[in-house]
Amino acid sequence: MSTPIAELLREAAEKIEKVHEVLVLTGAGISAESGIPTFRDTLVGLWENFSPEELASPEGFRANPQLVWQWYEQRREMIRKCQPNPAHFALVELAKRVKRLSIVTQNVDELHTRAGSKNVLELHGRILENRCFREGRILLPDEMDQSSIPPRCFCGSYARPGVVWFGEALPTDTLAAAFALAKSCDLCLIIGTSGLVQPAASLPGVALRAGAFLIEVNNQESALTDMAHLFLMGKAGEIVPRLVSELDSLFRDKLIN
Ligand code: BV8
Repeated sequence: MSTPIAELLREAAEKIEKVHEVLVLTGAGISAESGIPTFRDTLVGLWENFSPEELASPEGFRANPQLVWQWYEQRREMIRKCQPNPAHFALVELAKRVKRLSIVTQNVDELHTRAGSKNVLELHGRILENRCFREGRILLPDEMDQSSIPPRCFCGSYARPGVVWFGEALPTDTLAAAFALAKSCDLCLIIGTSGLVQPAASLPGVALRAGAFLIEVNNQESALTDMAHLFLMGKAGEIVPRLVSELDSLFRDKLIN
C-alpha cells in the first residue's frame, strides 16, 4: 500500500524546512507541461528513424549538417513559443523560502532563467544560441552568412546549435560547479529526469554519498528512484507548487503554535 501523496509532501516539506543548501537537478520532464517534448519524445514523425546520438552528436552533424540543422530549427521554433510552467515558477518561490537554492539543469530551453530563477547551471548549453563549429565561440545572427543551410561563420565553418552533443565534454567550469554543489548540499531535489544521461545523472549519487537527503519528483519511476529517500509521483507542474504550499503551511503552523 503506497503512502498517500499528501503525507509524502508533508514529509518532504518538513525536510526542506530544516536544511540550508538545496540543489535542484532538473531534466526534460520539468518542461514537458510547457509543451516541450521530453528528449525521448522529440524523436517522433520524420525523426523517429534516428537515434538521439545520430542527430545530437558532432558525427551526426558532420555526416548530415542540413538534416541536423533542420531538426534543431524545428525544435527552436517550437521552444520559442513555449513559456515556463508552474513547476518553473514554484522553484522561484522555493528559492525565497530556503537559505540557498541552486538549480542544475540538463535542459537547453532556458525556461528556468525565463521564469526568474537565479543560480542556474546549464550543463548542456542553450538550444537558442549558435556557435561556430570550428572555433566554438557564440555567433550572433549578423555574424553568420545566412545564405547557406546551416549558416556559416565568417571563418568558413558551419554554425551549430549552442548545445553539448553526445560525445562532447560538458563545459568544464559548469560541471565542476555542479559537482561541488552536489557534494555540499543538504538536500537534492530531482525533478523530471530519466537519470540516463551522464555525467548529469551521477550528481544525485554524489549528493547521497555526501549525506544529502534525496527527493525525486517524476510522473514515473526513473533510474534514480531507488536511491531517493522520497519519491513524489506526479506531474512536476502539480507536485512542485504543492511542495511550496506545504512548506508555507508548515511555516504558518509554526507561527501559530
Ligand atoms: C560526455 C543537448 C565525455 C542536445 C543533451 C555509458 C555510461 C556513461 C556515459 C555514457 C555511456 N555511453 C555514452 C555515454 C556518454 C553519454 C551518455 O550519457 N549517453 C547515454 C545515452 C548513455 N553522455 C555524453 O555523451 C555526454 N558527454 O560524456 O562526454 C567526454 C569527456 C571529455 C571529452 C570528450 C567527451 C554529453 C551528454 C549531453 C547530451 N546532450 N542535450 C540536445 O538537446 O539536442 S542530453 C539530452 O538528453 C537532453 O538535454 C536531456 O538532458 C537528456 C535526456 O535526459 P532527461 O532530461 O532525463 O530527459 P528524458 O526524456 O530522458 O526523461 C524525461 C523524464 O521526465 C522521464 O523520467 C519522464 O518520466 C519524466 N517526465 C515526463 N513528463 C513529466 C516528467 N516528470 C515530471 N512531470 C512531467 N510532466
